[in-house]
Amino acid sequence: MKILFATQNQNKIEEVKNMLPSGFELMGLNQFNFTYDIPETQPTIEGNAIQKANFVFNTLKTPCFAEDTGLIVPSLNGEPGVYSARYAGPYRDPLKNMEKLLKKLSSEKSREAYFETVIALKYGHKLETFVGRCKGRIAHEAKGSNGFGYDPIFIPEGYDLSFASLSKSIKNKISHRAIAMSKLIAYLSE
Ligand code: ITT
Repeated sequence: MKILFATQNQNKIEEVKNMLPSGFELMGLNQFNFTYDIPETQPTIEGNAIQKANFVFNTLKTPCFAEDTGLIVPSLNGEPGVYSARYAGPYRDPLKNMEKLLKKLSSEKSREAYFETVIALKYGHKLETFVGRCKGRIAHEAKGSNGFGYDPIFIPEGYDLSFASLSKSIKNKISHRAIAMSKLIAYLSE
């Protein structure tokens, strides 16, 4: 089965490619000459995932799935949450985002956090969503060079190293994205 992943983030494509069982082939927006900026203006992670999937489906008239991911820190009232990409400003700078989060957390007792991914699958008149969460904590400093975004400061539950220090295969087994993708794959395999 061929399926279009409506994302402009190459890191997500790489991860998801490594999660697909045989029989699935991932297509990217680059195969469609797609040059639009996908709007992401909703107040929730789920809303943004649905907005992205609807936008690409309506533009290309092709079944697709999109996802939105946020890092949620309960002791900071859920920040950065839906604003994860632009936490430190409009330039979507991962280093500045991590710096801001570490600074804000320096006086907090709890460093508990979780990633949440919502995948929205859009085909015909149907829309389905799949959620994946990965619990962990925020490290005191950034470490490691695998992964992307907040991976250098996120230590998943049951481990002592950040996602960026763990192997890609571990992240791809236990991550928020892996959990949401396994639900999507099960649905598509029905
Ligand atoms: P899309 O085209 O799919 O929208 P995006 O890069 O805009 O790509 P998001 O809005 O979902 O993706 O990303 C929100 C932020 O969370 C952004 O700063 C990412 O770097 C970060 N992020 C997403 N997934 C992550 C992961 O698995 N590990 C660490 N950080 C992640």
